[in-house]
Amino acid sequence: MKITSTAFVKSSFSEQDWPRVGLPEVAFLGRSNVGKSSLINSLLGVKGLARTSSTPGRTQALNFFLINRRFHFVDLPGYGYARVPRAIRESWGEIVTTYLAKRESLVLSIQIVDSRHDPSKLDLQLREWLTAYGKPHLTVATKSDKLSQNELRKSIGRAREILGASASGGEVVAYSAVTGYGRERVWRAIEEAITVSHSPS
Ligand SMILES: Nc1nc2c(ncn2[C@@H]2O[C@H](COP(=O)(O)OP(=O)(O)OP(=O)(O)O)[C@@H](O)[C@H]2O)c(=O)[nH]1
Ligand SMILES: [Mg+2]
Repeated sequence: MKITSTAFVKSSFSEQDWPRVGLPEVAFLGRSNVGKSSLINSLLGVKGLARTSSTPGRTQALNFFLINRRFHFVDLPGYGYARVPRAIRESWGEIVTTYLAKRESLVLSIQIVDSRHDPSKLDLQLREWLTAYGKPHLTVATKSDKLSQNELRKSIGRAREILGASASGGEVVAYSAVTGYGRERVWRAIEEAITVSHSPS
């Protein structure tokens, strides 16, 4: 997809705060520090639109970005960071699951995992939740630049095995925000999700 414009819309801490427009939305979710914000910047070919950090838990709100004036990317807070106090962890769950469950314009959830490690229990739980709710989703295994081709092939195979088959998508795609590896495939999935959401039924 040709990117003609990107803009930060807002950070939302509660449902009342979500943008009202009904543009299709693609959400990015995964463990803290896994590379969600980097994936967004890399897909868009921009630096620093979504804030990245080597400190886990940097993104605490839902951050909305407007792309080509046509659809939204939503950078969700990361889960599973142990040093975050329990109260915040619980509010994370509520903020994110409320968004995922209620947002009608959500057309695709992109779950990001680290290609160097097996998907965690939380990754699996989230995936099961998305499947149970019939939410179209895709898994992106990022930081693939840190692995050899051979290691990567094995790790993608493992991730597919652990996450299992899913009725609402759930393909596992290798990615690198450093080299742009996997970019085409992820964009194809996004375009398809956006187009499907806009075709007359
Ligand atoms: N080598 C490599 N490093 C990456 C890649 N993607 C992200 N990183 C690094 O991983 C760290 C975390 O990236 P972020 O994009 O901030 O991660 P996040 O998931 O948005 O983190 P939170 O918002 O804190 O949950 C940063 O130091 C990035 O530079 C990648 O594909 N390859
Ligand atoms: Mg982030």
